[in-house]
Parts: sequence; C-alpha cells; structure tokens
Amino acid sequence: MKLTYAQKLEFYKKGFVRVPGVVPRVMVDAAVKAINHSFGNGIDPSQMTTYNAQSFCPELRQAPETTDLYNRSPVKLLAESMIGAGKVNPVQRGQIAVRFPLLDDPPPALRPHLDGRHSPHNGVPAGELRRFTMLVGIALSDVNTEYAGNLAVWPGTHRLYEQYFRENGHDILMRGGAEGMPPIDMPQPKMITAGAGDAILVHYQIAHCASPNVSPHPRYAIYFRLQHVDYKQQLHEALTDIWLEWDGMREIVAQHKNGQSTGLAK
Ligand SMILES: O=C(O)CCC(=O)C(=O)O
Repeated sequence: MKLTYAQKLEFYKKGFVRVPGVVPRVMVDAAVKAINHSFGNGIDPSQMTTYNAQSFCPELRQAPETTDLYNRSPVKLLAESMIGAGKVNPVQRGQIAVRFPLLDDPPPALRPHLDGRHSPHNGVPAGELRRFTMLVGIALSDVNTEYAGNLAVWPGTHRLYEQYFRENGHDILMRGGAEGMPPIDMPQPKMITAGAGDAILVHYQIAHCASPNVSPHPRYAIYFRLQHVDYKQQLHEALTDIWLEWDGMREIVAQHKNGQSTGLAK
C-alpha cells in the first residue's frame, strides 16, 4: 500500500493530500464509540481549553481504539511510503480532536498556526520547538461542508516557510502564539471536506487550523504526529530543507530540482 505518483505530486506541490476511505469502518466505529462513551461520563468544563488545544479524552490517547487507526490500518504503510520504511518512530498516542458546534454567526476567522510552538495551553514548554515530520488526520465523521470543523490548510506554505527560514532563520518560532508565526504572504486557505475513514496527510510545515464548526454536529477526528527517526538531530535543519525526512519523495523532488517535467502520465 503506497501513495500513487499523482498523490505524491499533489503532496509535493500543496503540502497535503486526502486519501479517501483508508481506515475500515469497524475501526472508525470503535474509536467513535470509545469517545462517546467517555463523553457520556462527563466532560470537565474547566478543562475545555486544554482539551481543545491538546486532546479530548486523555484516557483514550494511548488506547488501542486510537492507536490502531494508525498502527493496524493501511495508514502506516502510506506514511512509510513517503517518509521511508523503518524511518518513522513508533506511534504510541493520538490526539482526540473533537470540534463542537459554535453559535457564532458569522463564524469567527480562521487562525493559521504551525505546530510544536509554545502556547499557553498546548503543553509545549516556552523555548522549545517540538517539530515533527508529518501530521496525519483520520476523519471519524463526515465533513461535507465548509465551517463544519474541517481541517483548514494554507496550500504551499511548506515551501513559503522554507524560503522564509532560509532568509531569516527560525528564531521567530520561539515567540510562540500568533506573534511567532513567520510573516509570509498567505495564500487562500482550503477547508478540507472528508468522509469518515479518510486519512489526511500533511507536511509539518503547513499552516493549518481547525475551521470553526457552525454545523449542527460535532466533528470527530484523531491526529497523529509522526516523527522521523532522526528528527531530533535535524530539528532545525529540516525547516530549511523540507524534504530531508522524506525518502519516498526523493524522485519527485529530484525531478523538480532538475527542472524535469512532472507530468502525471508516468
Ligand atoms: O482539529 C483539527 O482539525 C485541527 C487541529 C489542529 O490544528 C492541531 O491540533 O494542530
């Protein structure tokens, strides 16, 4: 199981790709059931900010209903086809990301961020960069319209930030929060629609956020943050060499460097 050439090319250019229907329904149902059972026992209102920033249902982060979505589904093979077989650290926990409906009309603005930077509630200590390699989202509910809790991404920002870091260094990331977002000309965002069981693969260096959810239903998803086995040694280097940790992308990267055609008829 691996991505097609066309899917890899899309990932190269935009920095993300949605792969439909890769997680079996039975696994999606097991995860949603565990989450709903947990919610049935109550959600501590005083923890909502932390749950939104880190994960709902902390007791399920390492449960098989969560980790199987990556470790025992085709998603692991897809990710390794991009980063390299044996090149991904073991995945031991996920983020249970539920986005509940808001009553705001119109919905609030999208607020892009890069992960792994300090903010008051996300658990990343000030002065630390917790970069990783690939963000993997598994949709656990259908998201058919915009402003329904969709994962929103800013296509191509992986390359724009690479250019920014080459020219300016990466110190700005240490400021955390909105202030720590490198100032680049942002493209138009895309709110990704998805069906339950779809996987969305995203380069670490893509600006993203959860779209406000003004639909009637909560949006259910689980995210995994994949680390290349060498990510610590090359923590900063990969900011200015965005395909360093992507063995499976080498062919496409080389074609672009050499100015060759990347037609899809390959
Ligand atoms: O819930 C989502 O779709 C996105 C979550 C997110 O942006 C994040 O956890 O970094």
